Formats: sequence, C-alpha cells, structure tokens
Amino acid sequence: MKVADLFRRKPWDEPAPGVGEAGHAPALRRTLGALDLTLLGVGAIVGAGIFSSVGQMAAGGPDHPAAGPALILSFVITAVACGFSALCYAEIAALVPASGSAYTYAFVALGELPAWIIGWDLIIEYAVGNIYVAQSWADYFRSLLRGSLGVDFPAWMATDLQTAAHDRAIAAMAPHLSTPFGSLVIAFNLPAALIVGLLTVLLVIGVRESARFNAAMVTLKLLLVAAFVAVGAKFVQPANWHPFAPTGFRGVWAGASLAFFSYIGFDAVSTVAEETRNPQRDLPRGMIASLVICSVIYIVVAAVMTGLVPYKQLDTGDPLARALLAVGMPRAAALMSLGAVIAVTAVLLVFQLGQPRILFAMARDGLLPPAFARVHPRFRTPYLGTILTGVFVGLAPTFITQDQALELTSIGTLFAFIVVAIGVIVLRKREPERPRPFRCPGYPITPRLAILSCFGLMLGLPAANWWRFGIWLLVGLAIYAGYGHRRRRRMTTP
Ligand code: ALA
Repeated sequence: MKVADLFRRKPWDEPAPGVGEAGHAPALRRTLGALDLTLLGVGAIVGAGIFSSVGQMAAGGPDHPAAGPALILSFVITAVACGFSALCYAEIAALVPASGSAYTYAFVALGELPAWIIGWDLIIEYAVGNIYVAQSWADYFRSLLRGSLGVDFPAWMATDLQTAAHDRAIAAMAPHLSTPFGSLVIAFNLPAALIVGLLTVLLVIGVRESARFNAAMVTLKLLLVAAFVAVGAKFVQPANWHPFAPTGFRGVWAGASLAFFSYIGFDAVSTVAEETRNPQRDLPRGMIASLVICSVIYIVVAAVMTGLVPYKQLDTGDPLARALLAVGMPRAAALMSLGAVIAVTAVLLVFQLGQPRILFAMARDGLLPPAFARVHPRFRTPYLGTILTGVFVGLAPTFITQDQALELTSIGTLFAFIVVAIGVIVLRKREPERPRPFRCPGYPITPRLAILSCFGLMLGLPAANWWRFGIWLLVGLAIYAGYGHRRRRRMTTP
C-alpha cells in the first residue's frame, strides 16, 4: 500500500462512473427544487431532539449538568456553531454537487483515505442515528396508543435484548416482559422494524414521492410545534426562568453539546444533490433556510418550555407534553405525542434517504461492493442500498440500546462537519480559480470558527461518546485495509 495512493484525490470532471455501464440504470432522477430541499432539511432536523432529549438537557442527567432555563442560550450557541458549518457545507456542496455529501467532498479535497474515514463516519450519523430515532419512534407510538386508545403495546415486542436481560437481572419477575411463550426473553422492537420497513418501501418507489410525504409530515409537525408555543405562551411564568443558569457555564456548554443532536439534519440535504434540478443554486438555499427556520423554532420552544414549569420537572422523555399537563392542558399535551410520532417519522425518512446515497457514491468509487451503486431501472432510486439500510436499521434496535446509538451520533456528525470545513479551506488553496456558485461569507474566519466550535462541542460530550467513536473508526480502518483500498476504482489525480 503506497502512502500516495491513500491521498489520491477524486478527479473533478470524472463522468459519473457506472452510468451507462451494464448493470447500472442511467442515473438518479432529477426532480427536486429549493422548497423540497428546505422541507427535507426541516424534516430531518425537527424530531426526537426537541420533542424528547430537550427535557434532560434542561434538567440535567447522571453524566451532565443541568442547563436550566439557560437551555435557551445553549440552543443559540449551537445554532451559531451549526451556522458556520452550514455556510461551509453550502460552499462545498455547490462546488461539488454530487451524491455522497461529506464523503465526496473529502475525496475531492483530501483524498481516498480521509474520504473513506468520513464515509464510514457518516454511517454513524445516518444509519446509527436512525437506530436511535427508530427506537424513539417506537416509544412515542406506544405512548400515543396508550394515551389515545388505552392500548398497551406489549413491552417485550418493543425493547432490545440488552435492556430485557438487564430488567430480568434486577427483577426476579419482570411481568412487563413476560410473553405468551412463558418466561423466554424475546426482545424485538416490532414498531421500529415496521416503520422502517414502510419508509423503505416508499423510498424505493421514488424520491419525488418521498419528498411529498416528507412535506406533509413537516407541515403537520410545524403546526403542532406552533400549537405548543401558542398554548404554552399564555401560561409562562417568568419566575420559572430564575435561576437562569443553575450550574453556570458548564451546564450551558453541556446543554449546547447535547442540543447539537437536535440540529443534525440540514447537512442531509446535500445527499440528494444528484436528484436536484439546480443543485448549485438550491443546495445552499435548502441547507441554510432549513437551519435558520429550525433555530428560531428551537429557541422559542426552549423559552416557552422552561417558562412553563421549574426546569427540574422536565426530566422526562416527553417534556413538551409534561409541561402542558403541568399547566392543566391535557388535550394539548396529548397532541404532543402525536406531534412526536409525526416529527420523528420525517427524521427517519430523510436519514433513510441519505444513507443509501452515501453508500451509492462510495460503491461507485469502488470502495464498497457494487450492489450499493445499483439504480432501479424504473424508480431510478438506489434501491439495493435503500433496502439494505432498511434491513440494518430495522433490525439493529434488537441488539443496540438507545443510549449506545445516541452516544455515537453527535460525535460522528461533529467530526464530519470539521472535515467539511477543512475541505473548504483546502480547496480554496488548491483550486482558487474554480467558479464557486456560493462563497462562504467571512472566509477564512468562518471555516476556522466552524472547526473550533464543532471541536468545542465534541469536548462537551460525555466520555463514552469518545471511546465508542474511537472503536468505530478502528473497525472502519480495518475494513478499508481489507476491502476498500484493494477494490477501489483506478483513478487519476487531477
Ligand atoms: N435532529 C434530529 C432529531 O432531533 C436528528 O431527531
């Protein structure tokens, strides 16, 4: 293995490989515009973070201090950090409007090995992140069933093996886990598998159809968030905002790091570059607009939520509903469970959409098996990658706990954001003349601030995130040495 090979860069004007070759359909179908992209961004962003983890951010947890009402400030800090990154993404996505998002940008700017590392890392953001999101969906779905129909979905069909084994170990009897088959530990997350299965079918059928479904989900979730703000604002007690930052800056920073999860998603817009009619104009628009819209929503929701009840009461998985219940609005509270199911459905959809497109780009470059680069002859979607991602994300909640999935997601995404900002700086130096349809304002300060702020947020994450991430990268490097590097397509450096 020659060192120069590891840093061989992807040529700029290389025709999309596989196009027209046997076994490949012509190309993905270009049907999306700026509005579709903005809605896909909002679809991916507003989800489990604001409907659920936001409570623990405010109230604190075993491994992080409470942000308290200063959660509002945490959301502002993270919005600014993501803003720097979004501007970097916008520049590089318009410059390299190809499927694959940060993977492709790293290949063009830095070379094969960094690209592989980022491609592997993006699996954490998309597929592993969606394992967490699918489990959250199952939880909200069960509480919606309980709250609206009084039906209890059996716990043993909506859990994972590790949690089930743990529950049995600490309780001689774990009645909620007993099955019609006796005391067997049967743990499977059926709701998670079903929703992922349904979305996979939709995604195979078409990107246009998927974008329409997403638009409907986004409209509904925005209406429900607006309902929370409109109803909640009437009951805000400014006294609840004191003390504003109960654990000082430490709490605000930990809150900002955890809030990062809620912002993940604007970057997912870049994965549909090859399905966008005018990617150089619309990718920057979609990413920046979705981030701005969601930042405003988050800051307002955090202000209302922490104004409704003392922050310690928010230590729950459904803080928006809990806050409305506390002020005597049970109907509005029940609507929040519906809002969570709808919001999280869209998040699942967009990340299930993005992952196969990254695998598609990697397979097209020969770093992954060619099956991932197959395009369906009629639907013009990367169907095999979509189905494999669906099977992986649908079944993984049986083996991986929610915490384990969550602990990888934010750190992996922050790492990708850092590499994108580095890519912007490197390409400005290496290719200064190349026309840039979108130029990151404030260059070179903005990408540097993106790197610094993302690294700062990484430092604020609990330690378990770091070692899990290290192990993930080592496994990825082993696969690269054993498969990707040997099988990659021959390419010439530009
Ligand atoms: N931002 C997405 C969410 O909060 C991942 O669910």
